[in-house]
Amino acid sequence: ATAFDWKDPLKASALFTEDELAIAETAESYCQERMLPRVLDAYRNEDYDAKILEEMGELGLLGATIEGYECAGVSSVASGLITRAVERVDSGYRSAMSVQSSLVMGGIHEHGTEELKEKFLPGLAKGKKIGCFGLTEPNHGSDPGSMESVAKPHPSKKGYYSLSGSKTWITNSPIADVFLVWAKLQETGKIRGFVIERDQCPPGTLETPALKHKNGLRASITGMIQMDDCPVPEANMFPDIEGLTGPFSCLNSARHGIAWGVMGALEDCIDRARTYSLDRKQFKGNPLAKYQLIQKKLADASTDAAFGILAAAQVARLKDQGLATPEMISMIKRQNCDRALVNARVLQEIFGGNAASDEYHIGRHVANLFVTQTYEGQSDIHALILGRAITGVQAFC
Ligand code: TGC
Ligand code: FAD
Repeated sequence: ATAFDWKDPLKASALFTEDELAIAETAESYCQERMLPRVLDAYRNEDYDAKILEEMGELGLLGATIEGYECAGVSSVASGLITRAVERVDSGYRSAMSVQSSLVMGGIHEHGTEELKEKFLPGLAKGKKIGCFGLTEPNHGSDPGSMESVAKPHPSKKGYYSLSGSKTWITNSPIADVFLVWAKLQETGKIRGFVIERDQCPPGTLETPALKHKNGLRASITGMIQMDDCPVPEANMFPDIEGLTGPFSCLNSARHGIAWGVMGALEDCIDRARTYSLDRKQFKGNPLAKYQLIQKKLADASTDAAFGILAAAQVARLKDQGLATPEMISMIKRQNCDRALVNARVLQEIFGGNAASDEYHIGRHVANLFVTQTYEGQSDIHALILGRAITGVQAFC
């Protein structure tokens, strides 16, 4: 007889192939055995261990949907399951991976020349090189179309562009080797994508100061990219893509990954809150789990996590068939981030005063989930994307 499994309430696993389940198991084992023991120190000290990307690379977990270039070529569902396993440990670890895999490798794979792909993808796939993605600027976050970063022919180096401008809140930038940066070409005013290599930049032309003292996502490194007449070979500009479609096509993949990832973080909160509620006794020796108000919190969170995974799996399958639209991705990114944050915050109450200790992990997830709801399009921005698609009227400005 089929029994209800609180860890997989709607039996989402029945939708996944054997290969996808095996990949998920590899990722889960790695994350629980190798990542989880590091996370408290990393979070306390805002110290990301770049070896993690190398370890993930060895397991074939980076840029996993890409075919060739030493990548695994798995389905979008498998890639979603990897993301969910990583974020079960920490959203910051997932961030470092998403930027590497979806934003940088995905961008180079989709828009780069064959030379750029061959030069950069294998090193990024193995985690030997670290990538970052520079779209947001100090004055332009939700509205990247107004960016001020500019590219113009280099005044003294033939065959080079010169890039100037600032990017901020950039995951991995202080430790990155490869920078996918978006800037407006001065002669056309159109946004173009450029691949910058740190070790090819003369001193003073590319600086990447870290943004310290974050109150969320502390296990991931965040910084700025400051470009001052930074020389970039013309061959490092994406040849055929201009306008916001370039960065947004990379964001479609990363946002899809976040929709899976945050469900992993929420599932970890549910697991920990359930265990705590069974162990902790209050009033006549009863476990907290005996009380109806506690059970309702678990039931609400569990329902949202189960629905969220089904929705992400549906969009992943459509994505692989070429049938997913950006609005579908906005819908699951917004819904899953919002529900993960709201439920994690409610589950935090079950821990009472112990929630204030980082050793119970729940507070870390709550602080992280605020960030996931903000980056890659804040939830209200995704509501406006959906509102525009539903009504045909744009409400951004
Ligand atoms: P809009 O008029 O809507 O579009 C301009 C052009 O872009 C095209 N486009 C898309 N193409 C592909 N996929 C999508 N999702 C697309 N969305 C738009 C669109 O078709 C149009 O093309 P064309 O040829 O007609 O020019 O542009 P808008 O300026 O009105 O944009 C408004 C808005 C709100 C939709 C957009 O700017 C937005 O999504 N803002 C949010 C910004 C954002 O998501 N930033 C993310 C930065 S990266 C990051 O946060 C990484 S964190 C990673 C981590 O650590 O895990
Ligand atoms: P703003 O655009 O100033 O928005 C502030 C608030 O106003 C939001 O609630 C927003 O929804 C609301 N708002 C804005 N416009 C409207 C409107 N028209 N109608 C209604 N409400 C509106 N960016 C990168 O490019 N690469 C990265 O790797 C990266 N990593 C990040 C890592 C972290 C830890 C963080 C915190 C951010 C990261 N970002 C990155 C930046 C992130 O994408 C932006 O913070 C995000 O897009 C929001 O932009 P903003 O912070 O400028 O907020």
